[in-house]
Amino acid sequence: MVHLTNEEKAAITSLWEKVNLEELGGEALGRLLVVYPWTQRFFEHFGDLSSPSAIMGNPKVKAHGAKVLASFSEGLNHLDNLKGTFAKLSELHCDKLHVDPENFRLLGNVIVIVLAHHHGHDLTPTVQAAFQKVVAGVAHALGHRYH
Ligand code: HEG
Repeated sequence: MVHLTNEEKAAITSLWEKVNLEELGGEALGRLLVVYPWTQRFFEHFGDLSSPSAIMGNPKVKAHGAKVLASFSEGLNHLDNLKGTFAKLSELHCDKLHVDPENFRLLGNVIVIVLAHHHGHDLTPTVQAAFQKVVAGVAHALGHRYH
């Protein structure tokens, strides 16, 4: 459950409408794998992850990043029920994939950094504060099976 004021919701919606979800997803997942290399262990079956350029150009990384961001984006439509929205995915990541929930927070922060890179002008401190609440809420919901 993430509480945003109507102004915060409007600001996030107007920023989100400008985002290319596929591009943002691929870049965010790629950067996660480059910056926090231990996250690569979950994606060894994706092929060449041997250098930053190999990772950023890897089509499976791009495709999976797009899938993850599409799912994250769904969360924006369900801010009052993130737990329910991500219940099944929490089971998958926690019970089956054994992803350490810290990694959800790391990905959230990388998403914010990529947003700042591409939409810095729109990511005012106020909008960033609102958006950080969203990424924290999604990370919390995804890790819910652990606590
Ligand atoms: Mg996860 C699969 C969403 C963070 C590792 N992730 C998936 C899938 C979705 C998803 C929608 C596909 C599920 C399916 O096929 O049924 N992931 C998702 C979100 C977030 C996230 C919304 C955070 C915002 N995932 C995440 C992180 C890691 C990770 C941080 C690891 C560092 N996800 C992961 C792996 C798979 C998925 C290993 C399976 C990939 C595959 O082999 O196809």
